[in-house]
Amino acid sequence: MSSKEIYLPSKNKELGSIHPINKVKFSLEKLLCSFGFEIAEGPEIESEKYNFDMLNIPSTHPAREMHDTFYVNNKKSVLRTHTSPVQVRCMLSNKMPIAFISPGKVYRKDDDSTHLPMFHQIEGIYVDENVNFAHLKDLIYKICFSLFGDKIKLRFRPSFFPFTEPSAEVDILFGDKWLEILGCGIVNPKVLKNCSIDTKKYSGLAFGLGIERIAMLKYGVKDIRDFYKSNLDFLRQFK
Ligand code: 2NL
Repeated sequence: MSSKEIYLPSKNKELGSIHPINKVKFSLEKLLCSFGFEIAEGPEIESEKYNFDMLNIPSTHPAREMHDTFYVNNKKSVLRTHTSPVQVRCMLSNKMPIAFISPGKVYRKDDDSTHLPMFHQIEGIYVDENVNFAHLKDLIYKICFSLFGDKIKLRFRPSFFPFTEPSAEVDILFGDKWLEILGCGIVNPKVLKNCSIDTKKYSGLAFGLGIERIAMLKYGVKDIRDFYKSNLDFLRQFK
């Protein structure tokens, strides 16, 4: 074929569109970066130390069971079950104060209409002098207003995570139902100490949310598996 040959453009001019998971991810990144958070990434294959031990998740915790977590290399490593280990790495390799978010894929042995073995998470951490629960509440309200508008009703419900103390889950009122949208809390001083951070001087806030879950609530998607079927009729709705 000669290099001078000219071709007609393809008749199919339909443009693709941003995937709904990325739409939610990008809008959260934009908001949180505007508050001064930096984006951090890390490995999807993690050590048990960073995925569990550093976060005060004991070896007896159910999340560490073989039927909840994907172990690789004869139990030497795990597919990260959350993006928290990225933030542990941030705390270890930066001088305080710090503010990071860690978006990315995480892996758990879960599989039904609202759970998949791979999903996306965004976590955030802010460590500074005098960080308290009022800062956390303000930040969470801003995140939720930006996702669902400022007319929503929110509820902070006391909860437990090994890596935060106190901890809360946040529910949003949809019709007459409270639906959980994220988890958050004040960073457990044990976690700060594990990262050699002076707990007399510094405290931190942290939160974590599942992007698929937010996208399902925001766009009314009933089955999480719809996000990964590459069905164009589904995807075109998000143009
Ligand atoms: C949830 C809850 C959460 C965090 C994640 C975090 C990370 C570090 C230290 C302390 Cl390095 N906390 N992350 C804190 C509270 C909740 O996620 O339900 N996620 C889907």
